[in-house]
Amino acid sequence: PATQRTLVLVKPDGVRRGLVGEVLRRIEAKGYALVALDLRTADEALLAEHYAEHAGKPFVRPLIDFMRSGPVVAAVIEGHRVIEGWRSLAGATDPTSAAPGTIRGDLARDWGQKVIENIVHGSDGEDAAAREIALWFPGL
Ligand code: DAT
Ligand code: MG
Repeated sequence: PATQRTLVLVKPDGVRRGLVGEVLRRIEAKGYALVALDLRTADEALLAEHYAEHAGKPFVRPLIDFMRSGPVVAAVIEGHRVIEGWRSLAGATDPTSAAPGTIRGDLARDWGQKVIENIVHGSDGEDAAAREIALWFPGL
C-alpha cells in the first residue's frame, strides 16, 4: 500500500503552553516522518474551510475563534497507516476521557469553556487528509 500522509496541527493552546517540542517529539519517537512544518496564524477563511464538516454546529464559532487566537504549528507527517496512528497518539477528542499515554490524555484537561481545547488536530480519514493537506500546504 502507498505511504500515507496526514495533517497535524498543534493548536494555539499547545503553542501557548510550550508543547510544540513535546508533540513533535512524540511524532518522531513513534517513527513518522515530517514532510512539512510551519508556524502561522490561521485566518477565518482557512479555518471555515478546515472545519467545513462542522458548519452549523454550536461549537464551530468558538472553535474558529479559539483557532485564530494565536499561532498554530501545521505539519504534514508520513508513514504507513499514519492517519490512524496519529489519531491514536492524539487520543480521544475529550481530554477528560482521553487515555493516559496519549497527548490529550497526558497534557490537556477540561477548562469549562465553550470549546474543547485539546492541543492537537489530526485528519480523520483519507479524504479529509487529502483535503486538509491541500488547504494548509497547497502545492505540496
Ligand atoms: P477531533 O479533533 O478529535 O477530530 P472533532 O473533529 O469532532 O474532533 O471536533 C473538532 C474540534 O472541535 C475538537 O478537537 C474540539 C472541538 N469540539 C468538538 N466537539 C465539541 C463539543 N461538543 N463542544 C465543544 N468543542 C467541541
Ligand atoms: Mg476531526
